[in-house]
Amino acid sequence: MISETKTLVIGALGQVGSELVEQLRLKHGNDQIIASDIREPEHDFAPFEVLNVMDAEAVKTVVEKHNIKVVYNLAALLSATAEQNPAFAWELNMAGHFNVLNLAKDGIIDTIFWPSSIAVFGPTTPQNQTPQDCIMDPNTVYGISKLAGERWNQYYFEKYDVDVRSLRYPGLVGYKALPGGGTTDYAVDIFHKALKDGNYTSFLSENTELPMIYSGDAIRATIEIMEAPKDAIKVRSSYNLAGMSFTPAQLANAIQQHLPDFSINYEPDFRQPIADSWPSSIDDAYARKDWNWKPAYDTEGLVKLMLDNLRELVV
Ligand code: AKB
Repeated sequence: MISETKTLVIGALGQVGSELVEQLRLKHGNDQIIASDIREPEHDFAPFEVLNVMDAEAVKTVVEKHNIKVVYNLAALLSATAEQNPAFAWELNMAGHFNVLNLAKDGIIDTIFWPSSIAVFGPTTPQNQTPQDCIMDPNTVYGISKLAGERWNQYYFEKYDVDVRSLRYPGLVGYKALPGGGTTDYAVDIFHKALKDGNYTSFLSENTELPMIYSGDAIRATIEIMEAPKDAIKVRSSYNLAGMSFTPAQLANAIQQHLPDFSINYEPDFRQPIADSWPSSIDDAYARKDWNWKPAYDTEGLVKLMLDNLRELVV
């Protein structure tokens, strides 16, 4: 389906975007996948367009220029950064989403991927094995924007038959790209610091358990949901997606199995209450049932993979 049409990835220089473009290009060929972001890339990433997702006309122009039929819209401010600039975060996260949804509503594009997040859940959500449908009372700007976006997904699907597909990403942990501005970022930083300095100061407390996923698994899930037949996608708001769950102490312990001298200390900051409002673990039964989702990596597998791959890169 996707290989016959051109695809646009908006936010292609971010943690998800850079890995996603790489995988989509391997699968469909370089020229089929147009990368775009608000800034120029630092390396050759062609075909590439500088694009502001909040500029509806600019998005339409790029889409028409390349005959785009599939859009992955990844541009967003994440949880921690969004708290520093709520008005801009709301504007970026919502206006960008509408600009892409409206292109599908007008029949210009066919299919949209838009990521949601575990941030849609809140303090009164059941924390363990959080189900697909439950109380959702996010108390961060990012979470509020993602929950609103999910409701618009459902609305555009029901009213205008827009084929929008979405996943509630947990924290993404990978070695290919750095995250930026999230509450789960510690789980990537810790590997870099462990290899470079032998110790890490965690901005989350030792027993803060959060849902996480290997970034390669998250990218595979993203491609798999987009390749699934339209009628297999029963959840049109956004699917729960799970990989693994751990606390900073458990992650540090798993790293110490490979680096016995590694040490960690804890200095929780403004991100702690954000993490405290999120689930500890996620029930992704619907994704498993509807489009056969299955993660490949658990915590031990992830730790080994991260250390093996970062060992040469981190000096
Ligand atoms: C964040 O921490 O803000 C993101 C997310 C869980 O969506 N990684």
